[in-house]
Amino acid sequence: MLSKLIRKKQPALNSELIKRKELSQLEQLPSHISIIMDGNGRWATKRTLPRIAGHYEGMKTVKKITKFANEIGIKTLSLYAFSTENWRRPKKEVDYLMRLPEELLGKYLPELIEQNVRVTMIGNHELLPEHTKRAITNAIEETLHNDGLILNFAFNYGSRDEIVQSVKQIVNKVQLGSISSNEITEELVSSYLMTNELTEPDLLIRTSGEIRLSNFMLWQLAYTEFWFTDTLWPDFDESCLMDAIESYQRRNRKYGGLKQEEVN
Ligand code: V07
Repeated sequence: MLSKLIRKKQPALNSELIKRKELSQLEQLPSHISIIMDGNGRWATKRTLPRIAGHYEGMKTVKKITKFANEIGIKTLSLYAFSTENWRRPKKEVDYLMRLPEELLGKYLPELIEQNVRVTMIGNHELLPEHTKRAITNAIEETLHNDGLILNFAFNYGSRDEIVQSVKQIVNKVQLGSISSNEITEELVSSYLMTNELTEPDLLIRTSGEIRLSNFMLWQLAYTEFWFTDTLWPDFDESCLMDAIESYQRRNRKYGGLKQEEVN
């Protein structure tokens, strides 16, 4: 109750954005949106701030976009928070990043629960610091029965690694004789990926002007629409998300009555 009284009021959405939000719902929304949240360090450097200030600001954008995506009826939001390559960054920066789940969830988990959001994670959690693991596991458990937006964090995630893990598991099953090699289909491979409980992304967004996938969901993005923007992640807001969604809807509209497989 007290947290409700002291929570900072979110600025109201302007009327133009409300109109866009309503209009977007007349057409098919992307059910699953994946985002590569790039440009946090650059945002900070541009302001002569330390890179970690950009990460903190980026975390605020995570909150804003999660709330908005849930409100407009997006079913799954996958966010690339930490890649397996990110360990190569300076130790101080990595230590700071590993604190962000606690930082975000410490204050924000009750709100996520109230919004009926379910937190999930893909990636390898074994090598994470205990405090990071604890914060994420707790959020996953506390939101397990929520059936609103799935907020899926890719954390210590690398897509090639994910594929290698699934190949190993399948080979193991074949060797044990519990599946035969001619039962290996695309569906079977998909079912061994960390995303096995999720639908495939309909829309991928990458911020900050980089036009590459950086080892993110390589298998799952096979049929996904891509949307790239120069906007840095800390500057990304609800109207940027609407730009991406409207672009997705225009592309889908162009295909008319054709089924997805007919246009590929
Ligand atoms: C991180 C903020 C967003 C921009 C990208 C880099 C920095 C939220 C989380 C997070 C992850 C798991 C979880 C709860 C929150 C996060 C990292 C970096 C490593 F269960 N933002 N954010 N994790 N940034």
